[in-house]
Amino acid sequence: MNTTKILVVGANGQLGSVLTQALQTKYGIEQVIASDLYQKPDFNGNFEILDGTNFNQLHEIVVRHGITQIYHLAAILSANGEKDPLRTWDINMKALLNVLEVGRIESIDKIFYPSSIAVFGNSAPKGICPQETFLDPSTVYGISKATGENWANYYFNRYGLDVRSLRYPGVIGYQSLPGGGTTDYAIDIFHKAVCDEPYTCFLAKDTRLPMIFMDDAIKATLQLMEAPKESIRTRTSYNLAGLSFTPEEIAAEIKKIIPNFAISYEPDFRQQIAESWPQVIDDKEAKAEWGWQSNYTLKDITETMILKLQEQLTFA
Ligand code: AKB
Repeated sequence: MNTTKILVVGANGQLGSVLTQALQTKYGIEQVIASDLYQKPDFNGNFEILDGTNFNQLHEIVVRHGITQIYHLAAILSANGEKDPLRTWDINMKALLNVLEVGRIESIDKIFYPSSIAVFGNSAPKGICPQETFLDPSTVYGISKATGENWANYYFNRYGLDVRSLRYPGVIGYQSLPGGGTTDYAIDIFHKAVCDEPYTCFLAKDTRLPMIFMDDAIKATLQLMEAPKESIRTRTSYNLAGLSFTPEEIAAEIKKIIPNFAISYEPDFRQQIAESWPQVIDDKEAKAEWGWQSNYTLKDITETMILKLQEQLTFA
């Protein structure tokens, strides 16, 4: 009998929506409860309206469904977070602490908590950033993620709660839209390219950032959550790498398929955030401890994004 019952908090988001489908495929549609502030009309499966900052609402859903695992994906990202720093802190921290507390009280088997490359700031090496380094995040989102990593570690050490976490780079996928991050340009650019429209990039052309293709991000998440408990030696959050590129490099790759694609650059406040992040991530601990390996190159990502978005336009 399948006893795993999963709650996804933040199931409407860029990663949450795709991860929910992957979990439904893996565990069966009845074993997954998606939740968010509202239900999307085309959602297929079990859904609960949930504000993660409401402890009682979260607790009631977990008890009623007999939840054994929580994937907590709700957060305000780096760029949007800067518009109202105190609200961002409140939402990001409150929701996480509610999940950890409900996890402790209800003896939840496993919790997934996404962290981000935004935990790194100007004191971390820009070239190749190791797992262990100084964390001085430049955004309130990054501060909340770095603090969240420490809470995850605390709940594991103090209560034995099996919290697992990844420091995601920018995630690129065709299935969903990005939600207010600094790496969003790497998705927006494809939406413009397939519509034969020019793209104005909000980062400078030579801004190199760590990125990962959605399929790789999902694969890493499921692999981490399935790994034997003893092999998870990092209880803050694992560095995770896919690839690194600049806006100029991705534009050149797009032009190989859509030769008329035009790009211009008008860096805004997000440039400063991007410059505070490392350019390349060293994820050797994830590789050694639970066998992580990324699959997608910039060429693969570009070809897949253009093909899938063109299909969506044709069938829209
Ligand atoms: C963002 O840009 O804020 C996110 C992230 C790197 O965590 N995509």
